[in-house]
Amino acid sequence: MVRSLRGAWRFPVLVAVGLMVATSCSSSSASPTSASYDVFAQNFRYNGMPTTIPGGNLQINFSNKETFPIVHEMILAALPNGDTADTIIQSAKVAGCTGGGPCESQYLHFGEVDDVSTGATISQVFNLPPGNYFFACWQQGTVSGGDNGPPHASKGMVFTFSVT
Ligand SMILES: [Cu+2]
Repeated sequence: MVRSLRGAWRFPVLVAVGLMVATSCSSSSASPTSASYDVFAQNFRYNGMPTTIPGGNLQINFSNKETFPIVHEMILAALPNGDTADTIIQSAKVAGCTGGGPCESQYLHFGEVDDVSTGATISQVFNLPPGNYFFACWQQGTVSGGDNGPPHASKGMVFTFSVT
């Protein structure tokens, strides 16, 4: 019974794998995800991410665990040489630095988890070469429900880590 099923299943499985390869982005490799990290935002901070991780594909499951309704994001970018988390925080305090604006676009992006509302989790796979990186949130929602506050990065919502 098992033997006859195996033949029947082989064709659909091969088709499915072929579709996955054909539709994957050209910048991602076919190697399997090597690690998965549960990262969450709370009190305008990122939690749960190690400060050093191995290279290769990684999956980040990003949850918004605030106690009030607000949207966070996790923009992943290269940390410029010599910069620290505080450099990114200070850069987000520059007048005119708005979410999606010149403040955010000055960095080399490696992907993002966008628009995660309180209570939600969104997963994303990244493929990072060795180097220094950071997450930041340039969303501008406020605790009281406003949508034009200072970028969250300027309030300290920045996390730096290294890929070895
Ligand atoms: Cu945020």
